[in-house]
Amino acid sequence: MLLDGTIAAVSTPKGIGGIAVIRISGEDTPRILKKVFRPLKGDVASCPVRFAVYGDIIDENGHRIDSGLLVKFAYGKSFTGEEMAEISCHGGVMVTALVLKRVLSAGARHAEPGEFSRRAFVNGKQNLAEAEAVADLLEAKSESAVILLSNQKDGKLSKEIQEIATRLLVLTASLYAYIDYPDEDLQDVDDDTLVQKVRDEISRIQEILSTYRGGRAVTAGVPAVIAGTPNSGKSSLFNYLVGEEKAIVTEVAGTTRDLLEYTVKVGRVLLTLTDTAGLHKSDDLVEKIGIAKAEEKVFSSETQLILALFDSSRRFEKNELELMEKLRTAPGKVMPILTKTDQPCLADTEELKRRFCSYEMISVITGDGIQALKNKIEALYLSSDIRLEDGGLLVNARQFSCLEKTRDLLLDVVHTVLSGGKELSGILLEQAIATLQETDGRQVGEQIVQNIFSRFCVGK
Ligand SMILES: Nc1nc2c(ncn2[C@@H]2O[C@H](COP(=O)(O)OP(=O)(O)OP(=O)(O)O)[C@@H](O)[C@H]2O)c(=O)[nH]1
Ligand SMILES: [Mg+2]
Repeated sequence: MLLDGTIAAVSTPKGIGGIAVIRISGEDTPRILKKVFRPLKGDVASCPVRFAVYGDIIDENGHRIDSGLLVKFAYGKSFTGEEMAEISCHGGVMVTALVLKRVLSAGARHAEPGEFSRRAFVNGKQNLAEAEAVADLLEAKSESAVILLSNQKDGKLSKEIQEIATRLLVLTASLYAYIDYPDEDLQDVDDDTLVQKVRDEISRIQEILSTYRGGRAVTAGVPAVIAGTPNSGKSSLFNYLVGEEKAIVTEVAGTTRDLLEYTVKVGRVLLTLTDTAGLHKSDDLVEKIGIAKAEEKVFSSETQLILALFDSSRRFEKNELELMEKLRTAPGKVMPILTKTDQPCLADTEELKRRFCSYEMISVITGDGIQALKNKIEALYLSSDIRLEDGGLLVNARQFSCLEKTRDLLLDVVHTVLSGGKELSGILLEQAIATLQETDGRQVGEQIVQNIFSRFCVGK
């Protein structure tokens, strides 16, 4: 990605809106503004920063294209850290395009996707984790996701990661100080203490890693599927959870054929839920294709949760028993659910219990059991005492993998020390710290050096 030149782009969404905002960033910003913006009073150069100034956006000949507001931001004190400006104009498609075109003709280059954020990162205005949290926030699909993501920036998690990094730095510093200055009166870190301290950090990292499941459930959603024999009430539950009559429901067995997917909110987590055709042996050509698709989805390794529906108003037949058996091989978590509990129960519930230990009971007619089902699903991913406001859940795949690598490097440290290679542990620890700090994009080499000298008055 190019990072030089002055860039401009429309920062509001495409389409017609009340206003549109055009952002400009780079050292040529003042020169460009002088050409394109004429304040109602005075000149652009004397407009104060961080104040909205009303005026005209003008073409090469000084003719008005539109009128709007200009906000200037000073070098070092803007989002990107560069000289910046935002022009708000009328939000028509054509007006916005003309204003942007004018800014480009006055000397700016069209920004590449993410280039403003990239510049903010390069100029130290935001770290990687913050940039990623903003990117995720823009894609948030629920209120809970917004709360979690907007609290990531200064959240519990980044604090915890920094605390781990600091403790590891101190540990490394003490190791090096002893090795590098053996004549000084410094305490060696004995093997047991070293191993114990590293193990403590491993378990803390492991705890953070374990929050990823919940973090993903809140932000990206859990891939889930509703499975069952024909007429077991799959589409009815699907519609109930979606809150709309999305799927066709009839008393005819074999109504649903296509896979129908929708994102539904279950408490604070999201499910990307798929309704499927009833599983059984069919001779109907179209239904057979639907069943094949359903089976593929239910037994896919991507599917994490299977809501397996069994009709309580009928006796279990071969179909149901075969399905129960087959579900044992599904990679996803199977949650058995007895449906239509408003009807007299004819199903052998003991059979269900015998095979799955427990099951949920629901009726979409009375709504009985649905809240309990939702609570149970939510609890699979998020315990009730977790506060999303704390920002304490890992949501980002890159950060997850950095933490996993850190944990593995720390495990290497433990193995190395236990097999008598303590001299090598410093290097491994450094690698672990560098990897840990990659989670928010910090560099480490210089930091270790500084740390050694700021914490130890070596030789003096
Ligand atoms: N009494 C009662 N009837 C229900 C309930 N849930 C579904 N039904 C009825 O059961 C029949 C089948 O419901 P569907 O939701 O279409 O079942 P399905 O599993 O999607 O069926 P297929 O798509 O054919 O596999 C319909 O007549 C529904 O009205 C319930 O909780 N109570
Ligand atoms: Mg159906």
